[in-house]
Amino acid sequence: DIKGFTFDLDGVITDTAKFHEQAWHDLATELGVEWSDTLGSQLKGIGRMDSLNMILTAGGKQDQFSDDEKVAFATKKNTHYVALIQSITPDDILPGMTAFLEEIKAGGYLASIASASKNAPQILKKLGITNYFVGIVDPSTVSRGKPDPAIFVKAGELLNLQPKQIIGIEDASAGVQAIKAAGQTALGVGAATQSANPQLWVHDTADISLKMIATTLGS
Ligand code: B16
Ligand code: MG
Repeated sequence: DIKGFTFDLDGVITDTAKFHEQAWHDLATELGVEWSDTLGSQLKGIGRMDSLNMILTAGGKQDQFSDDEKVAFATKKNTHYVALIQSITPDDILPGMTAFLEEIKAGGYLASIASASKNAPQILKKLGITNYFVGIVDPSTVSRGKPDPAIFVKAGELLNLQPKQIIGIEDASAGVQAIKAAGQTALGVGAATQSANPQLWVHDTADISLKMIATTLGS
């Protein structure tokens, strides 16, 4: 029986991707790397240093900077990003997600956050939904990013449940792969997750409900 949920943040609970994209775009431009929508979409769900390395590689500049310089670039992007997310309010919760969080709380299910973002606690606070979660995985304690299962394994441990009792919710293909590798049931949101074959799939966050899950899992 399902007793808990592990949630990705960006793309599942709120759309911070637009802020990440703007901050990376501006840094890339400053470094002389030409921006493209393809590059922007490749960065979704990818951790901070890995994202920077992808941008530098796209511009053929991966060997031009020291590790200290790279850390400084990533810090600059994050300072800009943190300034942008100050405008987040509870109105920025994606469609249906407040209702779903209420539904699982009322049903006695547990929830935790498996986000690659070091800014996740701040974002949940801005959205006013911190209290729905028993815990947030600190991504700096996870050495390998999604599709490695580690972050979802840790999010499951925060729930104190067995993988089989947990549904993980993700909007990225790498995230769905991570959930499945952690032994949890994957609920994919949106077209990008279809290639990873999640056990449950919805077009949009508005389609997520306990009823839809029970109907699809046949329980
Ligand atoms: P930060 P998720 C990910 O969040 C974002 O999708 C990705 O674009 C970002 O680079 C990553 O978090 C790290 O975020 O720079 O704030 O630590 O989808 O895993 O919730
Ligand atoms: Mg995501």
